[in-house]
Formats: sequence, structure tokens, C-alpha cells
Amino acid sequence: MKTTRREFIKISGMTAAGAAIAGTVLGQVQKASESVNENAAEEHEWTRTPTYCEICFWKCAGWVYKNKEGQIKKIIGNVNDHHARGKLCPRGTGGIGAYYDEDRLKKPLIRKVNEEGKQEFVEVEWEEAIDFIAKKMKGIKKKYGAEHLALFIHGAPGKHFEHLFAAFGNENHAEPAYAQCAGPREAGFFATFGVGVGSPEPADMQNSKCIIFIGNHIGENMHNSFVQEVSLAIDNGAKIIVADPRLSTIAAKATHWLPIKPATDMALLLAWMHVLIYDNLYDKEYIDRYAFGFDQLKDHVKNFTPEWASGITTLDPELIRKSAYEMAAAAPSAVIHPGRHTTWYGDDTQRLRAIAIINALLGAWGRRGGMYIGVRKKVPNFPTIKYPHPHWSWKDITKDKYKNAAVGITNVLLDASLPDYPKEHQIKGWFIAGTSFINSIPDRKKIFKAMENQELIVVVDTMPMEMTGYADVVLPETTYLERYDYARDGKNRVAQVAFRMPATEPLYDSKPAWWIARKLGMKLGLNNYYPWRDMEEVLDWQFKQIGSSLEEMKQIGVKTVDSGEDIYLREGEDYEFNTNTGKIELYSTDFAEKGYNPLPTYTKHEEAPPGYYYFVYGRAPMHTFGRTQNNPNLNDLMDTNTVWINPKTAKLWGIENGTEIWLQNQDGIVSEFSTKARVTERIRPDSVYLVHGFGHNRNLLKKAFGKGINDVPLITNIKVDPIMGGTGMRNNFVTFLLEKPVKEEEVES
Ligand SMILES: Nc1nc2c(c(=O)[nH]1)N[C@H]1C(S)=C(S)[C@@H](COP(=O)(O)OP(=O)(O)OC[C@H]3O[C@@H](n4cnc5c(=O)[nH]c(N)nc54)[C@H](O)[C@@H]3O)O[C@H]1N2
Ligand SMILES: Nc1nc2c(c(=O)[nH]1)N[C@H]1C(S)=C(S)[C@@H](COP(=O)(O)OP(=O)(O)OC[C@H]3O[C@@H](n4cnc5c(=O)[nH]c(N)nc54)[C@H](O)[C@@H]3O)O[C@H]1N2
Ligand code: SF4
Ligand SMILES: [Mo]
Repeated sequence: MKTTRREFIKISGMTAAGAAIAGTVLGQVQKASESVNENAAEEHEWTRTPTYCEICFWKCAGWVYKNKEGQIKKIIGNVNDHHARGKLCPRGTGGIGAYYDEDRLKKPLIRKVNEEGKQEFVEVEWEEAIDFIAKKMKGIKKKYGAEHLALFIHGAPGKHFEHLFAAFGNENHAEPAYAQCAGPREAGFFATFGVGVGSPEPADMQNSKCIIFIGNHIGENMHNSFVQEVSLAIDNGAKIIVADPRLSTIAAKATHWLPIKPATDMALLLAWMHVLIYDNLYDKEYIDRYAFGFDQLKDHVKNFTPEWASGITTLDPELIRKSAYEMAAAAPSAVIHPGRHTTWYGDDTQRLRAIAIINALLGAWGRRGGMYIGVRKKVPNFPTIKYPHPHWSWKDITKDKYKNAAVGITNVLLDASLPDYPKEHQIKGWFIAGTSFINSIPDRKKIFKAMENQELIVVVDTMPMEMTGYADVVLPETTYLERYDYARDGKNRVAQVAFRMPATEPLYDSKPAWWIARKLGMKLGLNNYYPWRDMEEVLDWQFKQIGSSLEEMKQIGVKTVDSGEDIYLREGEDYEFNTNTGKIELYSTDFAEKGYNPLPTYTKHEEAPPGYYYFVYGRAPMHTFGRTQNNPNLNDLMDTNTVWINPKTAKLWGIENGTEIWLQNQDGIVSEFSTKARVTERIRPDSVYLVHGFGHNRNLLKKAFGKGINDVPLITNIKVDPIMGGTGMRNNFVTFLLEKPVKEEEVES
């Protein structure tokens, strides 16, 4: 029988045990609401070094405190930082556990066949691992061309490998943070305002009088300064409107909760537009001055009354009307938050267009309490020679299909990795850093098939995550607490640059991504692209360009720079927007030209078959995706997920709080593990809810293994967004199994 990579994960193990870890798990988890003890260092004779958090991508800046023995004791937020505002969320405080996790990857591993003919991981020195990868990459370049590799990234390591790949002659990179996350939002807002949304989303919530959330479960989605801003807004009496089939944390605090039927949001948004326009509640002056296509929009939404939407969404038409009046009364200090994870049903760019249009009708974009215009001070790249020009890249294989894809689409590169894809653009090797995409991109069947066609799979990770089990080479990266990275220099209300440095020597034989990329670059003969020795040299040069230095950044952690730009539109002034018409496009001329619908319309999505329920997933405040379940601190706070079931539904099935259940989806896929039912009124009877990221099936993750249900394998019905290629994951339905099912292979390789 042919040994496949899939089989390999089951038999893999390490031949030599890593060194025993020094120290225990430290640090009490500090809640975001706890105040910061700025005197901690003096009290305990601790020293501190700056960092920005990598536990999620909000990148809050903070301070890492060490005791005299050099042990990391705690991490707190930097008071000068706009992302942190002096506080970290529970995950950020618990970030210390990522460093102390005993299950961390400890040495480079290469997959080898042993004397009995079995595959296993063998620990090797860095030199051997890098040599092996360089030889394979050169081989692929010679046989097919440098373009025939794909780089999958997320987070800080990405930038180091993007540089390496660009120098190698390859631009094929993609991340699940676009096609499985915020991509539709970027495309929808870009088509409307000529600019995307970005991160942090510039919703001016702290100054808002009315904030509207469509899904977008802030408080469970624990983006730090957002949670703080919403709390401020609530304290200031802001109205909160939430459309969610679940009574989310924020819905529980809302003025109006709209328990919408899943997959019907577009009808609600169109009805809101109808009320705002036909009841003359929109910002006429703003629309006249800045917008294009109002008459077409007005005509388009003529029949989309609250009564029409009620039949689709199951919402009370009066509630729809009332909430529209509420937002209009607060406008322009009102905002529909653009959301972040927006890849829901396949027509997502259009749903986000509708959200953008309502923000325009409210006159909210560029207005205080609506959406501010983020500013930044870009840290320039360290100068090197020009990159070679690849013969083709992701753009060439995407542009005819998804015309408004702004960056690489993971699924396009996965399709190109399949054996039957045209040879001229076929991918033959994967380099993966900071994403465990087997657990973030659905359609495992495709992934396994594509995997079999690869001549090289490299995974750079800090943990022995599922993805590492499929690699030929596994490279252990140091955690963010042990390394330098490029500075954070994204947009915000004020331009700020945040800095990360090692708080301590790396544990085990782990190395930072910049070191790995440079070392591999040298082996590939790309020395001219690395005219520096280390990141200290790079960062010092970079910081000097913005009027600081490495020395200064070590002291302050965050540098605020006056950008001299306005964050709101000046009242009564004309502006040219970056669209075809120079206006805010209520009617998208770009979409019309490309054959997409220039105005968002309602499309009916699939309904749950009898006995099945809408499969709804989301976040928990103490975990990030699937990356933190093994973190000892965060595992202590929450070690499994539960399945939320409405009491009416539970009664039908004889399910009680705590009943052990497995889930089976509409295509017969059964969850690998079981978990407990949580019977609650907080979810509609036609839906069930689960926190994403649990159900790890790699036993090297000792604390997370087998705990909870993984949503990813249950997502087999995927609806792709025709405009930007996003992966709509919410067209799936599940039913309950109350007894342990006979185990079947969930996916053939
Ligand atoms: N703690 C924590 N915070 C995080 C993250 C994390 O992993 N952990 N990840 C971060 C990232 S990258 C992202 S993208 C965001 C994701 O967070 P969001 O962008 O907030 O994600 P959503 O999918 O909008 O929100 C999930 C909510 O949508 C509801 N929902 C499901 N279906 C529907 C529907 O058809 N209509 C409506 N109106 N609502 C629906 C669910 O009930 C749930 O409450 O969170 C960020 N913040
Ligand atoms: N079913 C389902 N799928 C989803 C989502 C969902 O809610 N449900 N959410 C979607 C969203 S919004 C997003 S943004 C994506 C996220 O998808 P991914 O980016 O793939 O997120 P993770 O699964 O957390 O994978 C992160 C990997 O990086 C590793 N890692 C952590 N820190 C470091 C580090 O410092 N260096 C290196 N080299 N590696 C590190 C972790 O161990 C883990 O293996 O998933 C998407 N997919
Ligand atoms: S929101 Fe929390 S986990 Fe994310 S970067 Fe900030 S402190 Fe870290
Ligand atoms: Mo995301």
C-alpha cells in the first residue's frame, strides 16, 4: 500500500526526546479590565523589554517583565499604544504560555524512512535542514521554474519569507487571513469608497452614538482596543444594534438584538436602505456632494420594505424600521462595523457592499463617530537590489476568475497544486509559515490531493500543529517573546510604530523567522538580498529613517509620529475618491464594467434539510483560532468547546445540558471527537453554535488533543465569492449523533 502523508500523521513521532523544559507555567492571566501595574518592575526588581503581541493580529504593544534570573514573569500592555491602551486581552496576558509550552517544537525535523520502511521524523541540525530545503528548492526551480512554489503565511514570520521568495523569483503567496477572512470586506469597501478597510478597522466607535454589528461578535472576538472602545461608547450612552442568530456577548448588551435567520442578512440591509432613503433619513448633503448612483440605488431598493425583509429574515418589520430610525438619529456619528470574518455565504463582497452603502447613506465614512481615515508612518524597507521578475504569479491564474482579488487566494494556489492543473502553472512545493491551514481552509479532500502532488512541504511553526505532520521538513520558530521582527507600522488614529525584541534567549534549538529566511537565502545564493548581518542592523537603519533608533525603541517600545493628516473629512470640502467616478460609488461602475452586479441584491441561500441545523461558528475570548488551545495558561481558562443548542431543539432530541454529542454534516461527515451540549435560549432553534479552533487530533499537543469538536472538517459545502475568490463557509448544516459513531475514514487521501 502506498504510504501517504495523511497516514503519516498517525505514525509520526519524534525519534529523540527534546531537552526537559526549565521552569513551570507562570503568570496569572490578567483580564483586559484589570488595571496595569506600571510599578511592577521596581517592586520586584524586574526588568522590561518591549514587544507587540503575536497571539492574534491586533498586535497590541506591551512590556515583557523578567526577574533577576532572567525568567519571563508577565506581559502587560503599553499605555502609549493605541492598540493596547495599557491593557492586554486574556490571550495576550496568557501569551507567556506560548513560551513555556512544553510541547513546543524543539529541533528541526526531517521526514525519513527508517529501516523497517516506515516514515518518521528525525531530529537534525539546522545546517542539514536548511541544506535539504535549499537543494529541493533549487531542484524545483531547475525542473519547473522558481514560480512553481507556493508560500502560505500568516503573521509576523510572513514578511521574512515573502522577501526570500521574491528574491528567489516567486510571488505566489497567499494567506487564510484574506480568502477565508476579511477579503470580501476589502473588496466591498474598495468598490464603494476607493479604499479598503484594513486592520484595525477604522470604525470610530469610541465617539459613536450608534454602533451596528452584523454578526461581528465583539467581546468574543476579543480585539483589544475595540472591546475598550465599545465599552466606552456604551458608558457614553451609545445605542448598540446587533443582527445575529445568537445572543452574542454584544447582543446581550444591545439596545436592539435582531435574531436574524442565518444567511438572510442581505434582506435586512436592503430594507434598512429602503427606510433610510424612502423615509428621508439619509444624509442628503453628504450624498449629493460625495456619492455617485443615488438614483439607481433608490430605484433598486424601492420594493425592499421591512415587510418584504421580514418574510425572509423572520424579524419583526417594526424592529427593522425602528433600528433604521435609531441609526439615522445618531448619524453621522453612527457606524455599521465592517466586520472582519466576512467569508460567509459566497455573495459576501455584495453583502459588504451593502454595509458600505449604508455607512455612506448615514454620512458616516470620514466622520467623527462613523469611520475615521487611518493614518500611518511607513517604516521603509532596508534597501536591497531589485527582485527578479517572475514569469507568472498568482495574479495570472486569478485575474480572469476573481477580478477583484487584491492579494493571493489560498484556494487558487491549492487548485494550482492539484496534479491535473495545467502544467505551466502547476505548484510543486509548499512553504508554510504561521498558518496551520489544514485547520483554517475547508475542503480537506482537495488539500490532501494537492499535498500528494508536492515534491517539498516545509512548515515553520512554534508548535507541533496538525500541519507539521504533513511536512517533509519542520522548522521550529522561536516564539514572539524570543525574537526580533519587523516593526508594526499599520494605520490608526495616530501614526505609531511598535517594536518587538527578544525578552530572553530562545528556548531549545528554535530560531527566529528572519534568521531562517536569511540562512536559506544564503544557501540559495541570494546573498545580494541580505546585505545585513542581523535584524538589529536592519531595524536600527529603519528606525533612523523615521527619526528614531534601535536604542530609543528599546526604551519606548512605541513611537508616535505626527503624520500631519486629517482623520475626518473637513466639513463642506470636496474630495476626490479613488473610484472611477471620483465619488463614493453607491452604484459600482467597476462592478458594472466587470459583469458583476453594480448594486447588491438578495440571493436565497440553501436552507437546512429536515433534522439538520444551520452550522454557526465563532470565537471565544480566551482563544485564537486553533493556535492557543495547547497554551497552558489559556487551556486552563477553556479547554474544550460546547455545542450550543436551543432548548426547543434539545427537547426534540432528548438532549440535556452536558449530553455528549457528535455532529454529522449534510454530506455525512462526522466529527472526529465528541463534546458536550450547552442547552441555551441564546441560539435560534434552527441553528447550532460552536467555537472554532478545538478538536485537535495531533497527540503531540498533549493538552489540546481530542478536546472538543473541530468545525473545519464539517464544512464541506463551500460557496466561492465570484468577485474576490473568498471561501464562503456558512452553507453547512449539522445533525446530532448521541452515540459514538462507527469510525469511518473521514477523508480518503
Ligand atoms: N478571542 C478571539 N478574538 C478574535 C479572534 C480569535 O481567534 N479569538 N480572531 C480574530 C479574527 S482574525 C477575526 S476574522 C475575527 C472574527 O470575528 P468576527 O469578524 O466578529 O466574526 P463573525 O463571523 O462576523 O462573527 C461570528 C458571529 O456571527 C454570527 N453569525 C453566524 N451566521 C450569521 C448570519 O448568517 N448572520 C449574522 N448576522 N450573524 C451570523 C455568529 O452567531 C457569531 O456570533 O475575530 C478576531 N478576534
Ligand atoms: N472553519 C473555520 N475556518 C476558519 C475560521 C473559522 O472561524 N472557522 N476562521 C478563518 C479566519 S477569520 C482566519 S483569519 C484564518 C486563520 O487561519 P490560520 O492563520 O491558519 O490560523 P491558525 O489555525 O491559528 O494557524 C496559525 C499557525 O501558526 C502557528 N504559530 C503561532 N505563532 C507562531 C509564530 O510566532 N511563528 C510561526 N512560525 N508560527 C506560529 C500556530 O501554531 C498555528 O499552527 O482561519 C480561517 N478559517
Ligand atoms: S487583542 Fe489580545 S491576543 Fe490580540 S494582539 Fe492584543 S493582546 Fe494579543
Ligand atoms: Mo480572520
